[in-house]
Amino acid sequence: FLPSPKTVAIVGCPFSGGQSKLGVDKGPIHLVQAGLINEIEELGWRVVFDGHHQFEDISTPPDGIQVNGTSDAAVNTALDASIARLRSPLLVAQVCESVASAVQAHAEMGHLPVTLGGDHSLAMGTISGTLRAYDQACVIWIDAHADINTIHSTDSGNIHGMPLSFLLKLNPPAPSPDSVLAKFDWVSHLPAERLVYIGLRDVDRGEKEILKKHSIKAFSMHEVDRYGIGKVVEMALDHVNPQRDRPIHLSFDVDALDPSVAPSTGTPVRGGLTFREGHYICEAIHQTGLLVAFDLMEVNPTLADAESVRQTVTVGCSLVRSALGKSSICCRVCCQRGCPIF
Ligand code: Z70
Ligand code: MN
Ligand code: MN
Ligand code: MN
Repeated sequence: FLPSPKTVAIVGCPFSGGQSKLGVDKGPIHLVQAGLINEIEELGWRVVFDGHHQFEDISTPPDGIQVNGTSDAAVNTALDASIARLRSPLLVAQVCESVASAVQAHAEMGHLPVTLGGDHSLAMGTISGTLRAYDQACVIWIDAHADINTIHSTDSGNIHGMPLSFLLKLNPPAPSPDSVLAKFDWVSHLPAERLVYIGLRDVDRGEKEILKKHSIKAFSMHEVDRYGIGKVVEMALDHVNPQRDRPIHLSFDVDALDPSVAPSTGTPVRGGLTFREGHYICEAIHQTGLLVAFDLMEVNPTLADAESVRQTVTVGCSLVRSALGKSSICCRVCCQRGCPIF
């Protein structure tokens, strides 16, 4: 059922509407300018890239709708009040729906979509696109944060802290077809047992309750310290992919890395993954032969000094290369499939 993707499709998503800091929309431009496409080609892949998505037709929300989730309608219920606290929900929903279509189209052609963010709300789109093409896909989410707040639990209203609540269908159903919430109905359903986290260390109280309630498997930095990254990746795969037969979507928030490794991101949290731990995850997932989509999110080249930006963009490109088969000891031909060493 798995194609042998020899083609990578770069899906550049210069979008920052899922959070409030400017600049994360510049991430994909910097990653491509740093030479990422050539680097992937040198690993033996064909690369298709039709330019970054512009989202021009959807950059302005429809008339009469405010930046946040309320229109002129009165706030009558607790549900209305929660919806009203969301930041740019209509914009995020429309952008992500278009990203879902792009990722789906590439996946159905047998391409391996590599989505460059952009903030992590985009993963609602990328993972929905993957699930439309591979309904048995599982998700490995690498992040300092759990990004699973519901519309009720969110403190910030930033949707980049919420994509998994939409994918797991944890939010209430839309009360009417013209509700803001109905704009998320297109999001695909990811069963909770097909999600696993690695790298968590900044999880909100409400998110902890959600993880517990739904028995969602999470390997925090505590488990990385306790077991080592090799064992953690093995246990993560055993959870979401026990038969090693499910397609894997790897969603990598660069803030999972320690701020000393990747400083240019909106919400750095100390105590993160080392350079090697981040790369090991990508290498090990590549070696399964099951990777069908990769996201690299939250690179913000406008935060921190020029050297920190260069460092973060460089490490971002390097993670992508590892996920696509770069190895210290294998030749670039064998790394894609059937490597005699691994
Ligand atoms: C917080 C929220 C978050 C990234 C911050 C933070 C979420 N839990 N995600 N930075 N990448 O706002 O919901
Ligand atoms: Mn994230
Ligand atoms: Mn994060
Ligand atoms: Mn090899």
